[in-house]
Amino acid sequence: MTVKEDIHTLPISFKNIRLIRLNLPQKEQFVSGIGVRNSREALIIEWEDANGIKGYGECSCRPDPYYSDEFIDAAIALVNQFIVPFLMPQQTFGDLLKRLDKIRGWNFTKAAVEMAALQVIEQNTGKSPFQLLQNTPLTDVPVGISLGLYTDLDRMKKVVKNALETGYRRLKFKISPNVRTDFFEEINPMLFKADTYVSFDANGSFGEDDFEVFNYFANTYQTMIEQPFAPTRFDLLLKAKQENPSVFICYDEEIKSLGDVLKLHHLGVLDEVNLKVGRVGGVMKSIEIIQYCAKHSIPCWIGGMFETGIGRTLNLRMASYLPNARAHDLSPSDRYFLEDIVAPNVEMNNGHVSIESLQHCKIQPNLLDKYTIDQKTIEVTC
Ligand code: OSB
Ligand code: MG
Repeated sequence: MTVKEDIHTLPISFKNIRLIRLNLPQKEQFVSGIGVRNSREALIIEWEDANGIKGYGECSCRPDPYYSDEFIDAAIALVNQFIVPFLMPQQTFGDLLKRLDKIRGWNFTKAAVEMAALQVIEQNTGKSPFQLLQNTPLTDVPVGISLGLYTDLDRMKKVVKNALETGYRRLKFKISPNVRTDFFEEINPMLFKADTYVSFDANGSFGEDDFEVFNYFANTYQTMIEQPFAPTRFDLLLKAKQENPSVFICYDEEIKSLGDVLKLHHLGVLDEVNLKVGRVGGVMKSIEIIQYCAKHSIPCWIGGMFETGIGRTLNLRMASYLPNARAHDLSPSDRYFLEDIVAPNVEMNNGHVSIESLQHCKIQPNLLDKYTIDQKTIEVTC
């Protein structure tokens, strides 16, 4: 039996699913091309098996459909109507994947269910799909910070100074066509002096009339720009590449499947992949993409969606299998939240998170309760 077949045959029983809606206050406001965020709303899926073993998955889509077409209320409806009614008291992991695959789209939601099931399976059998990745995982994962849009130069200077001093391996700045390029002119001496890698993320906010600002970033830094244009705007990508041959284009929102990776690669516009486990539909789908990128030497790193410690731990584990990545968008818990729901928190030392330390980051039922704003338990019906 191949490792993949073995993973598919792993058994998983099912007693109930608890859908837990959280609202975790953030340390500070975060502004991007998508919108403003003051707290992290999250949907946690708790899967309980016949023996009372519990696994947790995080659905990291936003509460609104401004990053992807999924949003939390709709994710809850999907699990209620099209996932739980089809779960059996006993099945294999392969059966579950087939059921999830039948549903078109809804990747963040499907990934959360898969993650919860995988946590149960791993506790019961010690096996996980990570066995499909043959390389020895890193013991320490390099991480970067994603910085929002700033309207106050002094504040921006302080934040950049602090991020550089804290030791992040990469600084990623959110940009939009309205961004203050004069602020960047002021910040540049700090950036160029430091040896930290700098990149940008436009969240698809640039259009055909915004090339002046796009070209400023492409020419000034000759670095990576993430998702400059709305997904599928190949015309703008080709124009950007023609005008700035040294720019690296990284994709985020645009990549929802291995097929999307193949398309961009074949079109010759794929320089880098920001892989978000939820956005592509889970661990199994992420592994396919990681293997394709490795085979074709396409740089690939793990991105985040401000996950709580639950999703963050999984993301970091995935990142440990990408030895060549410069850094991942997976900062420690205290960069985001006043309080996380795992303890100890995810911590960073010298720009790295230790994988060993994550084994101790356990979900805290009292903290989960503290930040729960709504919940519902659905029992097995089949
Ligand atoms: O575009 O990468 C993005 C957060 C939410 C939605 C989209 C994005 C982000 C981030 C945060 O950049 C990265 C992180 O979790 O640190
Ligand atoms: Mg992005």
